[in-house]
Amino acid sequence: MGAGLVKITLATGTMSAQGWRDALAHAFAAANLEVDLQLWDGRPIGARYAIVWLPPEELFAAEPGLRAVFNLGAGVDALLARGAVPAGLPIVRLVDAGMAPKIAEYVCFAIARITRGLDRFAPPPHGLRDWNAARPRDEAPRVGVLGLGAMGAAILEAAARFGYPVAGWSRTPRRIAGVETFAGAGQRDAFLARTQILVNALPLTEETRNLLDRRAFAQMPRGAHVINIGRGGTIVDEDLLAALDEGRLASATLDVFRVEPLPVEHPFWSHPKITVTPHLAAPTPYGPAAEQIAAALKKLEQGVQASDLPGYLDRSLGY
Ligand code: OXD
Repeated sequence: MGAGLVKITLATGTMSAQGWRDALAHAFAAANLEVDLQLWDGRPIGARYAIVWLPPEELFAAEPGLRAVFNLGAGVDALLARGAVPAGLPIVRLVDAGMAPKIAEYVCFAIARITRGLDRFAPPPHGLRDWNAARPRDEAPRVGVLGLGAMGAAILEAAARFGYPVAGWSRTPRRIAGVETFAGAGQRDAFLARTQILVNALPLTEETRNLLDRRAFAQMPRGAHVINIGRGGTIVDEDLLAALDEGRLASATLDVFRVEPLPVEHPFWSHPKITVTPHLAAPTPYGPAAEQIAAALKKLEQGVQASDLPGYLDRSLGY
């Protein structure tokens, strides 16, 4: 163990400070870690670790003794975009932590809504009152998941369980039992061409920014659907709107956006083929996430290298 009480500063940004403080205090006690956990209030405490979500930039300059930063989410794009985390300071993000099954549930609901045409049965005055309305087709559409991390893998597994023909695409080759996999830029078009329901589960990096643009949509079968639970920056908004308006794409279900909260005047809100949900597919569950952080922090205190921890951020890759 490192010497003395472990001082930790906690900055929860748009998330609940109370919720995180309680869950973390509980997890540290359960892990037998003696910590002094303090909410960031603008004054340095000589912290050894920072646990953060959208932290104020000045935190890192004020706490030069930090040994690692824990990100209260799976995606680190917002943290990196702030540019304030010193280059050599290890960042550890959450891996699954209870979010993957939630994401999979959200995506499967969105898929079921498409395949059953559920929107036809909206409450009055808009919905059909037609018992004989067309039944779903027998043939299940081909689902394709971009990104084969913890979230992507959980989505594939869930969709396969419901009988959808599934395939996944990742930057580097991956093998998943029962799943057709594609890898790298060279196989992306083939993946898009076979995919009737595309789910984006990629992290936002320099490589994935604007990946789903006019050209990518043009590779997909006419009438395909898009579901985005990854990051908004992967989709080019104007190109998605154009593809929907031209009928190339049939619908989009979007939980993440380039700018959040999505501005009220953004055309996504009012587009008849777009469903907007306010980044609620998988709110980070306090308990499992706090346990994951406590376990990782304990390992660091025991001398394990940050780079050996699950969730260690490889800055050259951005995830
Ligand atoms: C996350 C998220 O990054 O909720 O965990 O988007």
